[in-house]
Amino acid sequence: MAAAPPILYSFRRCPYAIRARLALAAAGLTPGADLELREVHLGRKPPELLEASAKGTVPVLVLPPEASAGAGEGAALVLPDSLGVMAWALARHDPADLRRSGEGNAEASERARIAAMIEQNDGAFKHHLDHFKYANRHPGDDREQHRDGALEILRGWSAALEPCGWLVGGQPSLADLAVLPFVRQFRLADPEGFDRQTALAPLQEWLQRFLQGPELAAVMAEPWATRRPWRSRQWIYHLALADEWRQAQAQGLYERSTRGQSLESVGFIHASGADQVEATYGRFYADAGEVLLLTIDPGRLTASVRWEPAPATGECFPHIHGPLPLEAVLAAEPFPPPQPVTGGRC
Ligand SMILES: N[C@@H](CCC(=O)N[C@@H](CS)C(=O)NCC(=O)O)C(=O)O
Repeated sequence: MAAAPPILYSFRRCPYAIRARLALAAAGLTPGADLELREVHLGRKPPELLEASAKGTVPVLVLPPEASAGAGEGAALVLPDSLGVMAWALARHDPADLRRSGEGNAEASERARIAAMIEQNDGAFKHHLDHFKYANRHPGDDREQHRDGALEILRGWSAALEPCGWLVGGQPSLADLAVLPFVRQFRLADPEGFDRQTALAPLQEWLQRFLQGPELAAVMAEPWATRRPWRSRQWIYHLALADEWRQAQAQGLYERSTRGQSLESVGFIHASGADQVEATYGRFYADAGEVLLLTIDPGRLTASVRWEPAPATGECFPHIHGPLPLEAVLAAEPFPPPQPVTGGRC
């Protein structure tokens, strides 16, 4: 049996997840082939993520026992933050020597500068970025003061770029990958204001090189990133006619079984497992007009769920033997999902 691949929990726009993906890609790994990518909706984190890492932030990399030698017999190793994921990826393969792994004094000095820059990014710069970008979450705070604090740090980084165009030394390093998503986010909060800073010319050029280059674009698109959240195996799914769902919301309870049939006439509500949704849609809903996919947490149901065989095929499906309370529905989203708009802000 093939070994289970590492699992990466990620969120497309999260700067920490972006830098983890940049390092995994730089190490030559590809989702689908070398790891399983699970895009997470931060508003409804899948139980599998929370079981792996209770703090519930992304990125998280879960290494199967055989990939996590030293973690103990049969134990998966969980890397619960971006720097751990980057270190793991580049320890496997670092063709561009992003870590400056050599033993000489020059490498040691560059490693120290890389570490200091990442520390400044994750500490002071991130603090100013959050208070500038999300000023509404910090009432009473002086937004401009945080912008100035961030700009001062950026001026230091810009000066460091001048000799060669990279933050540390004469070639790209871990520092470039680790701070890039945060500088990008700072610019996105006020692009014109950022671009007007003449003292940041080298940093602006550095950022533009990444924004126009292939590395960042690759990890913001399939297969590294998607706008469609991964479906937890611990949740179940129900396709609903949009009108019937709206009626249920007004009544406070959903009591349809499947298209054209009520809970009362069938005795249970049909549902699908994570991997059965598309086939169910194809069989029964493709011509049904506006359809929603309900994501249901079985733990919030009062009725029992039983996996029972469909008479025609014997394939087992989850059946909810009672009404569906609205509180059990974690999301009701158009299905099939609308095509993502290309371009625009990430
Ligand atoms: N130190 C962590 C920070 C990760 C982090 O804060 N990620 C954010 C998203 S950008 C998150 O998951 N937040 C949880 C939430 O919003 O519920 C790392 O380096 O991975």
